[in-house]
Amino acid sequence: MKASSERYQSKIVLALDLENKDPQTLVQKCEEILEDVYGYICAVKINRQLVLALGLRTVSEIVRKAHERSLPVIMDAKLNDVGHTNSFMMESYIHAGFDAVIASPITGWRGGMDSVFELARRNDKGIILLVYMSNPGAEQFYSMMTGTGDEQKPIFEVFTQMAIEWGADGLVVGSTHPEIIRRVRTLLGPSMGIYSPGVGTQGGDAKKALEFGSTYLIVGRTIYASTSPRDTARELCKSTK
Ligand code: 3DU
Repeated sequence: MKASSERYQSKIVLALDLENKDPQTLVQKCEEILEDVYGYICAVKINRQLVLALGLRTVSEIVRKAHERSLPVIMDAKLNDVGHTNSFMMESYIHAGFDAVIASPITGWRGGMDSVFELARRNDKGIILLVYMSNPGAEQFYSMMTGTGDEQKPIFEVFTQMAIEWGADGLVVGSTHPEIIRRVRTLLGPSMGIYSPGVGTQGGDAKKALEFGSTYLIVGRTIYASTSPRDTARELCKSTK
């Protein structure tokens, strides 16, 4: 991610959440948008909605197209099941060519995240842990206090500590919660990447997120649903260098 971000002078991860009832049209649209914003993004993020619409085999072709442009591709799987099915899913995503997978630490380590990290390490892939969602209701659980007495802390802080302990490669914290980004950055130190979705359409401010400690901005609709995705990506890229 660092190399790609430097190469393209961009902090933008394109969320490729396009929809179309016709699979062929959908693939075409995905490839068109990649071509269109090429040069202004540093990575691509694919969601389960695209895998459901196209199947993993076709999605792997899109992954290949991104790789041809030297763009890393993240699978936003939000993995959160027990070990053996997590492993099946992880193996499938690795086989499809993804460079990193987003997982949810809520399963805990044993019989949950352990196999995910093990597979990632063995195959030289990244794990990005979901620490704080961008939606307005995220506070309900991600800020919930855990522990007793002096040990009390919000659960997102526990997730952040786990990310360090488990050796995660990055964290997801919504851009709509800049104060949480600041707190996570303080706990993390400077080295680990914070990926922040929710820029633009969801109300998050790109510059503020970066100022408060985000490393990368995950952006979907603000770019691909704009009248000129290329111009929008260029502007966003330039204004957040
Ligand atoms: O709002 P956008 O169109 O920029 O899309 C944001 C993307 O980031 C989308 O793929 C969504 O699944 C993902 N995401 C969040 O929006 C919020 C999170 O907390 C985690 C992931």
